[in-house]
Amino acid sequence: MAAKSDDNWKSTACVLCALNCGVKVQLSEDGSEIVRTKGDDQHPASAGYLCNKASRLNYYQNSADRLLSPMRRRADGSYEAIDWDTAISEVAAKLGAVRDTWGGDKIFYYGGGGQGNHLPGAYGRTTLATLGVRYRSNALAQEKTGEFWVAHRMFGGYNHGDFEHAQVAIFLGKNPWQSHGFHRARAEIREMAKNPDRTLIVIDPKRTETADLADIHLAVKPGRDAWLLAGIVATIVQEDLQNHAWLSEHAEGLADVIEVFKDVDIADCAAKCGIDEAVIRSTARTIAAAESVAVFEDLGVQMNRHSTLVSYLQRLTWILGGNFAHPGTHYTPNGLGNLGAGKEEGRSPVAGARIIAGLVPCNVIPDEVLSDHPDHYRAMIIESGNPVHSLPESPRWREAMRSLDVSVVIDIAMTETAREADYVLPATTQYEKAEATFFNFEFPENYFHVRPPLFTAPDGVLDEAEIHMRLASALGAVPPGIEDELNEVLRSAGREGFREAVFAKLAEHPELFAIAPGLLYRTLGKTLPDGMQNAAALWAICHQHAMGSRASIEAAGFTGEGMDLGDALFDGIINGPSAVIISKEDWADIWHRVPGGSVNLALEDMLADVRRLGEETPAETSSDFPFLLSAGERRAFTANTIMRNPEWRKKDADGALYINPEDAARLNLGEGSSARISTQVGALNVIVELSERMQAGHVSLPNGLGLDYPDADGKLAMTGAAPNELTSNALADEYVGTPWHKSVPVRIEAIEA
Ligand SMILES: Nc1nc2c(c(=O)[nH]1)N[C@H]1C(S)=C(S)[C@@H](COP(=O)(O)OP(=O)(O)OC[C@H]3O[C@@H](n4cnc5c(=O)[nH]c(N)nc54)[C@H](O)[C@@H]3O)O[C@H]1N2
Ligand SMILES: Nc1nc2c(c(=O)[nH]1)N[C@H]1C(S)=C(S)[C@@H](COP(=O)(O)OP(=O)(O)OC[C@H]3O[C@@H](n4cnc5c(=O)[nH]c(N)nc54)[C@H](O)[C@@H]3O)O[C@H]1N2
Ligand code: SF4
Ligand SMILES: [Mo]
Repeated sequence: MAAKSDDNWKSTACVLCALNCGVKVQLSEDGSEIVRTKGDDQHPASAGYLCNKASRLNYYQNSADRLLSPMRRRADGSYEAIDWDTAISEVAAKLGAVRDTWGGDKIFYYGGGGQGNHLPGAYGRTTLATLGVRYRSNALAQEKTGEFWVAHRMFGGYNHGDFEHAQVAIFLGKNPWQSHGFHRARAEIREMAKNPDRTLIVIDPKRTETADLADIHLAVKPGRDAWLLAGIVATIVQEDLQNHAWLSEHAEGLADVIEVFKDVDIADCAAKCGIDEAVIRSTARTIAAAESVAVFEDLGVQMNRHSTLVSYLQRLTWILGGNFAHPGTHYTPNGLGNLGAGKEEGRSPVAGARIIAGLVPCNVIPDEVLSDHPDHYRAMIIESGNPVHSLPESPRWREAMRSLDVSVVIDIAMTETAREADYVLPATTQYEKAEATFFNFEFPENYFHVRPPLFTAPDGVLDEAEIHMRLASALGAVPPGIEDELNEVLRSAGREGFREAVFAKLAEHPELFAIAPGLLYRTLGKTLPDGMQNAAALWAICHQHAMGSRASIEAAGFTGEGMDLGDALFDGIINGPSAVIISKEDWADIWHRVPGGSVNLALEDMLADVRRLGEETPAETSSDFPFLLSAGERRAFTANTIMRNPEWRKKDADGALYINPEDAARLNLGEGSSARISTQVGALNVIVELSERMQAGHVSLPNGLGLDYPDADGKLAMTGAAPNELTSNALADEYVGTPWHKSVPVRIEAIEA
């Protein structure tokens, strides 16, 4: 399709990973497709950078399994299209019945956003509060909650590294060449590799693309990072390499840490993790001697054995050298919203699992449905998430969904999860409504990015905000006349009068807090610049932020007396041509976010675990399941399940199983041959690719494959293997339930041709 003239570039963001790089796109003549993409130079963080995936965004927007009508499951399991009025009234009636009979706490909410699509989460609250939903979760509770919890207990908040300036950068179970995780990753890693004054350390059993560029690659045995890190910390302690001056001023608990690590047997650690003691010691010295160190831990350890302990140990490797709150080290970011808060908030009702950041651990959700316990979940609302595919043990998830009294999925496509639901409600895509970036962790300047839609939504779909407001209305939570009243105030008294009216109303009728986001969408939203209605919820978030962070917002150039500052911030981000700097701080400001201005070094439960490491004999495999599978690797063409059309992949079409050539030879597996891979949970057929990058005994499958997509005849065909047909809810971290996806014991057999 011919492109429009060269000057018709629109500014938006890539939605394929959480960075949401600024991207400029050119649309086709008829305005229905993205035909060209380039980096957005005006974006303050991505600054024109894009990875290989962004040029394929049209596959997200124009997908053959796009849903254009609400769907209802028939008794025989097939689906029929129904109109919106029917869908809303039936869904509201069924959820309302669960609430009235069993209580709103029996309705579970999952999702609310992914790598993008963050604003719907704010509107979801309208339905949740109306129904009295108490338990919820999302994908963060299968990867980051352990890290959040540890960071919260040590630093009072989430830490991010200043990789751009770090003298020593460490990637722990993280392959930023493919997965990014910080802006301009490939450019930054190349810079680290080139600069002789900087040291790039990669800890990964696999020789990844990032490891290729590393000064030090520690090819740890899969699942054994705890011993490696304990050995590094023990070296720092036993060789007395700590920054005592810094620690005495900024931290507490050093004596307890020393007490435990002075007894750690470094030779035993070395033997267990597969890295020479001499290398452990020299790496520890390099880290301890550096002027600045930044560490990025990710799924290789967060979805692995001892994951919470590893989140603690890796922090000790750098905090003992004082690598916090100065350039090139770590910081607690300051942004809109409070992402990364790691407070423990009670326990889940059936399994009694620890709730961190308000999220029930993902591994217990099916158990909390499939239970006779009086408090088991009886209904589920799933929005902008695909848990049947993305959470452990897909078979158990399907069973759980089918046993619910009612289940509702809000998505743009007929996904694996939608196909298990009673009702599927179709939403606008992220390019058909205003959307915003929420994983923005920059420092000392942080930004926010709200972007307008690129396309008009097709008939039959609604913004999530509208869906939630209709549900709230049907449930009787929206007082008649309230919208008209607020719209009238907006017309006659402008934004300032509206502000006063809203706050007066909320003070008088606190129950209206429940529907506040939806009300903003229906009132303020309609007065926003073209297409920006979905950004209305940000108004409240901006006011909240302005109350706590006035100085940093003013330093970023926003002005306004009293509550005018919140409006100035809101208008600034709504009208910005790209992402906008919303916060400027000094490194010293970070200490205001650390409770008591002092880092807590000694977490008792974690130190007790360190003591036990010496006695523990690691044994991940067995004769039945002799290999360890890394289930869900990030590759050049994976993007969770955001891209459903397999044609978007330029290579690795089927998502091959990578295996070391010697292992392959022993199993009689040649390049491109088929293999059967089995676990205690299930079995799958995969295509084999030989890779010298893999250690013996360690194999890997990509994430996001095993999706059904209509072929040329409209028949569903599956590409690749869905890793969670193999994984188990039982193999999970003892503290926070994050799954051990990166060391799943498996058996591999050649399939006779
Ligand atoms: N291309 C692409 N990028 C993405 C995504 C995507 O789907 N595709 N998804 C995004 C999301 S949601 C996330 S959370 C991030 C995840 O980003 P990453 O965590 O970087 O991704 P993974 O490839 O899952 O795992 C990282 C590394 O862990 C290693 N590993 C396996 N076992 C072990 C072990 O025992 N110890 C150690 N130290 N390492 C081990 C693997 O070999 C792999 O290189 O990526 C984001 N970016
Ligand atoms: N075995 C294994 N499993 C894994 C991983 C692994 O490494 N190994 N990685 C895990 C990780 S880190 C993550 S983050 C999860 C991700 O898993 P999920 O959180 O389930 O996320 P996505 O696959 O990104 O699915 C997002 C859903 O949102 C829908 N969507 C897209 N745009 C919109 C929109 O505008 N509105 C609505 N309502 N819906 C929309 C998409 O169609 C899709 O169904 O996967 C996890 N699963
Ligand atoms: S790094 Fe992430 S957001 Fe940026 S272009 Fe690549 S996939 Fe898109
Ligand atoms: Mo993730």
